[in-house]
Amino acid sequence: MLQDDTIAAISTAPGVGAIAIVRLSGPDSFKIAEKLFWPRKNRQSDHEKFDRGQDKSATNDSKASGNNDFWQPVSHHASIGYIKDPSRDNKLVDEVVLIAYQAPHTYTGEDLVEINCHGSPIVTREILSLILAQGARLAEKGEFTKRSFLAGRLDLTQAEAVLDIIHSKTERQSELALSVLQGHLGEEIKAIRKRLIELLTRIVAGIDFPEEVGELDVSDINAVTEECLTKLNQLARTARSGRFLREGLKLAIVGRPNAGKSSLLNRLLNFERAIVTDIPGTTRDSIEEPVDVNGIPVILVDTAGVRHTEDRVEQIGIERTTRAIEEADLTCVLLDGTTASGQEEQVLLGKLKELARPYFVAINKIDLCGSKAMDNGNLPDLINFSIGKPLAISAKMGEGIEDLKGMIEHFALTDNSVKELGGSLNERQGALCIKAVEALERLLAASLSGLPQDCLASDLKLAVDALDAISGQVVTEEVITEVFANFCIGK
Ligand SMILES: Nc1nc2c(ncn2[C@@H]2O[C@H](COP(=O)(O)OP(=O)(O)O)[C@@H](O)[C@H]2O)c(=O)[nH]1
Ligand SMILES: [Mg+2]
Repeated sequence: MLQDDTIAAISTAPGVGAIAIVRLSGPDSFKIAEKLFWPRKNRQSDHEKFDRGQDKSATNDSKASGNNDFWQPVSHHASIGYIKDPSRDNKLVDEVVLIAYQAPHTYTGEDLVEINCHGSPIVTREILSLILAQGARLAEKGEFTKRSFLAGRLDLTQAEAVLDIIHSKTERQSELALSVLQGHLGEEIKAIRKRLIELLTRIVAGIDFPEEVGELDVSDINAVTEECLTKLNQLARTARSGRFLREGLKLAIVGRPNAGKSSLLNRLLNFERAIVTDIPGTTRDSIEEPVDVNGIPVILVDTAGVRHTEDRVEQIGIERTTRAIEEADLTCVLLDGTTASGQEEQVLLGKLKELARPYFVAINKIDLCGSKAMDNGNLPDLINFSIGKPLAISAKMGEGIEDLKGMIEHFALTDNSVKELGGSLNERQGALCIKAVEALERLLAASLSGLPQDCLASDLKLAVDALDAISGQVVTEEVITEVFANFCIGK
């Protein structure tokens, strides 16, 4: 679907830069560029023209007659030249490099022009206003990418990946978003959709032509449904990773005072952010710090610790730690390897079980106690409910820290699903994926309870519709508007 108007925007970030790009897309892009752009033939003659002021009349005539023999757009070619203001006697505005892209092999699928000018906000704004004066309209947020989607150049998962690349905070994030842009996630969804359509066609054929085709074997229906359910469940789980990658994963470090929580925070940050002393209770309030852990944006939360005094565990410490665990996506329970676990850890275990939040156990100070440290994790339940094996670390010396980072990464990337699938779903896609899962679960239950096959078709159709909405094959205007509203202008 091609649009009939021409849009323009400054595509580079606001502010001063070496160069900036002003972009035009739509049917009049070349016509507008022709009016404003004067290619440089060669430096010598150009200088002469300007010095003598001779170019004005000559070029004016040719532009006015619409017979511009100075610039002929050649697709995917860059031309060096000048932007001039036709309303002010062709006053020179900037020296630029202009690239013309002819439809359909362009980002938007339309005729597209990119003007690389000098990166002054004055220059870019002036060029943009000249373009707008020639009849282009200021692009809305994400409108270039939206046009690409509407022209069928990108599916909706790819268009959303463009947004993720722009906003990525770590290398891992941009890598995964790039993989989605290349269509890996879309292919995965297409493959599941294909299986479901085959099944639907076969069921419908059996209903419409019972004599010729006959009913499909129930075990075949169940097998395909289960196969698709496994894949969709794996995809749906990646939505959680998508959130971690986009918004960050909050990791609370909890444990008794002096376990080494602040030392661990400092070690992960690579600088002395939190005060470390051997006086228990040094960290009073929770400290939050963002850090890149193997490409995962992690927000570390160092807590005051759960303290045991005068035969009781301090209530304030418990309350603060409980809040930190509740607010965190993952908790690291830090044990002091040099002392046996006690009431503090019992209280922590109780809280973790009650809150049912994911956590792992790390036993610290192995530089002091070596392999004996593991014996100190003498709370079997604490280990049993954790997401992985306990880790032996030394926050002070750095031992085991790579394992600890690996544990966080593994959790954030939903085991290995994100790597296997080449990306993660975003919130919108995740909700649709769950819709497809629910439809297939209903179908499977109906099939297992022996319902006739015509009852299965409607849920199958619902699952296909949900997948189509993920890739954008069937979406409402409202969804499209919402997706692109998150973009910036010029993309
Ligand atoms: N030997 C050794 N000492 C450590 C280690 N981690 C922390 N410490 C020491 O334990 C004490 C308490 O550390 P801190 O990080 O303040 O513990 P927090 O109260 O849990 O925040 C300090 O004296 C640290 O130097 C470690 O891995 N090895
Ligand atoms: Mg501390």
